[in-house]
Amino acid sequence: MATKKPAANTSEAAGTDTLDRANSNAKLEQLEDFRSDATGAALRTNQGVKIADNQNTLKAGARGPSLLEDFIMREKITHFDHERIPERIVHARGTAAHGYFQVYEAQGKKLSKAGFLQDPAKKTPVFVRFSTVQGPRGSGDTVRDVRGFAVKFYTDEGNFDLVGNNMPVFFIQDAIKFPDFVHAVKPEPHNEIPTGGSAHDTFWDFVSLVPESAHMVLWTMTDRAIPVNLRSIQGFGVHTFRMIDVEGKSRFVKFHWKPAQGVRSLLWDEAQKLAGKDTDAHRRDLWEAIESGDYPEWELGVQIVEEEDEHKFDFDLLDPTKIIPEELVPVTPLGKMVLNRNPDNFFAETEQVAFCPSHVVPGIDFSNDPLLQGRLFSYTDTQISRLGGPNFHEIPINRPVAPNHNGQRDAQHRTTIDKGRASYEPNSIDGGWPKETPAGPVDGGFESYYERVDAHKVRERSESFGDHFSQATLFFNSLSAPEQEHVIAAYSFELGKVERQWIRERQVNEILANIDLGLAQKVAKNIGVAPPSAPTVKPKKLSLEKSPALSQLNLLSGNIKGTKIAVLVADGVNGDDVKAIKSALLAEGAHVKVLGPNAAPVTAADGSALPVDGSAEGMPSVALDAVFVPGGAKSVEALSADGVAKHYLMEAYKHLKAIALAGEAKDLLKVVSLEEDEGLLTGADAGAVQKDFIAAIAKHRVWAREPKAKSVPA
Ligand code: HDD
Repeated sequence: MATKKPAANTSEAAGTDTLDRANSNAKLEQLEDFRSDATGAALRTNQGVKIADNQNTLKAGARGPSLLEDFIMREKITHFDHERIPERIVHARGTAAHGYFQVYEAQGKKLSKAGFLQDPAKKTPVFVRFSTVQGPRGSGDTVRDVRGFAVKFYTDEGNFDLVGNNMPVFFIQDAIKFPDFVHAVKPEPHNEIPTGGSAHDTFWDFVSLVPESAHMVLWTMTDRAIPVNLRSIQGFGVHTFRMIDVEGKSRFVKFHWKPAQGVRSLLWDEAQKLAGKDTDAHRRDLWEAIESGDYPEWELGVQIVEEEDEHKFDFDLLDPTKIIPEELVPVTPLGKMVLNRNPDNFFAETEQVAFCPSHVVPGIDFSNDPLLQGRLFSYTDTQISRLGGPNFHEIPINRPVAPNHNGQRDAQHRTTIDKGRASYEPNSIDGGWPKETPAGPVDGGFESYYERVDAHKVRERSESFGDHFSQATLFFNSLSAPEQEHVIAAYSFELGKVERQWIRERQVNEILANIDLGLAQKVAKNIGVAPPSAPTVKPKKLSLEKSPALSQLNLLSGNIKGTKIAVLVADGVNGDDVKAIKSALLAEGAHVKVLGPNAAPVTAADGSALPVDGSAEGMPSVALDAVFVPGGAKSVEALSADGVAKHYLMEAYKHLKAIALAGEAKDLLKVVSLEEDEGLLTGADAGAVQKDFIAAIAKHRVWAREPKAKSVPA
């Protein structure tokens, strides 16, 4: 149990808003109890010696030189000097949460004998780490980048890691190209610029020379690369895997995570601003949602391809730059994942967790995708230097719940005290234990799928991997008009930052023109390149003209659960409006932030004190999804004269957000020179606008406003 905070901290509760602040501090203390280290235990050295003075080094006289003998100071500083470990070579910036996975129905006879896919009553614990790829550990959350989506299932048969991304394809087809790709996208070696993004010469040099990247680069130029938060991203296992049922039959599968919150993204201007206003925007959003009990949820599904259908597509299932369109093979739902607990300690859990695609359990197996095969080696290898040796599986967050028992011994950071004399197998000294378990339909030993391979050793790319453009074209065709506009803007922004003209030209002529000539011509115009008149590669006939499942505008949840709404107030605000809109939004599962001119409570029109959640400056419009302004003549007058409040409204308008103005707040329209539209609503009071306001928020953006919003200053 937590003991009380030191007396020095309690004086905080003596201010004007005494009651509220004291109450919420008490709540916080209760909430944080389980994270507390207030054990009542004495301060001791690592050797267990009680410390009498933690303020002063041992010196020869109060003003004299420090003494080498001071083992207490030396132990403390030495440990501190080694606090950092190498960050991940890619995906260094991340955040994570605990939760569980629950299957809908037993899969043993249908698809996979994996134990965690059998019992609908069983909750298998998971730990999920989301990440960006390019930036270092302290970089911004909202940069344009792929998001990692790595899930560790702690199953009774061992750990299964599904190490995916929020995009269904990858930049390269063969793992041997991974260091080249990563060197190209990372900050440039001479000046370590840019942090967190791909808008620079080396990235575009590489991808314009490597056409297999065309499809994935297009994904990174869509709004998928700037998600509004991590609760609303899709996840993909990317590669084709195998699942093996109880009869030993194998089927090919592709993994999908579909967010219950729907798929939503930021606009580019929002993403850029948010990177400065709140570097931790995504980390904070996930943390706060879970702390508030709004647990993010995803559905796990698989696309299933029977072994005999392996070659029936016009692309190769083993090629990680290809999707299987959902219109050809729908996603079969398997179960749901809920994230319901934040970590206790970032370093111990989020930083030290070690994922690896080769962590599989019986019932799940690999395909021969050459990118996947390379990954099976790379991840364990990287942990050896990152986590300091081969015993990283003993770190609590990596420990399986299934017991592990084998003859592996010693090495750095070994914590298990192994018993017995026989650290080899077979043995007759320890009764032959631990022994092998034969493979079987249930709870058996792991057995690789009995696949026949008969071939020459070659360094070759299969001809079936040769079409690099037709799926990129399909993806571009499947996007809605605003999504296509954003893609054109993103290529133009990124290539506009490329200094070398020949790289701009190569990307336009040899890559974009082969995806879509119109796209290439528009980007060319924006970056000062002569527009191409024809592709350089003969277009392949598309077997599918469009895949609606690829447009994220078709992937909204249709409700406002989990969204964040600002309510702008000042002294004199109509308290009834605030109360009414709050209860209407909370009833729909939204989060409401009442924002004042500063963090102090405001006085409502009836004289009562109205607590606020923060200041409008501290929670800028880019961090929220919609804005409501309640009535109250004095409050509206104050907001009309407040630059922060006016900017708030104009920025929310520019970013196509739903805005509702109640009562006197309608007067603000003139002040900021905006006009009503299908998402900018006015009404006599909160009750009169709330229904339309909620419907507008559920649509996520007021797309029809976009052309007009361009003239609003950024
Ligand atoms: Fe990777 C980390 C996802 C290709 C080598 N990768 C890493 C993480 C994710 C992915 C989500 C972060 C895990 C975490 O949160 O700790 N990587 C992917 C996907 C790929 C992919 C979806 C293609 C489909 N990766 C890939 C290749 C290689 C690597 C081809 C090497 C041959 N990836 C690594 C790594 C990392 C890593 C260097 C860095 C830190 C780590 O593994 O633990 O080994």
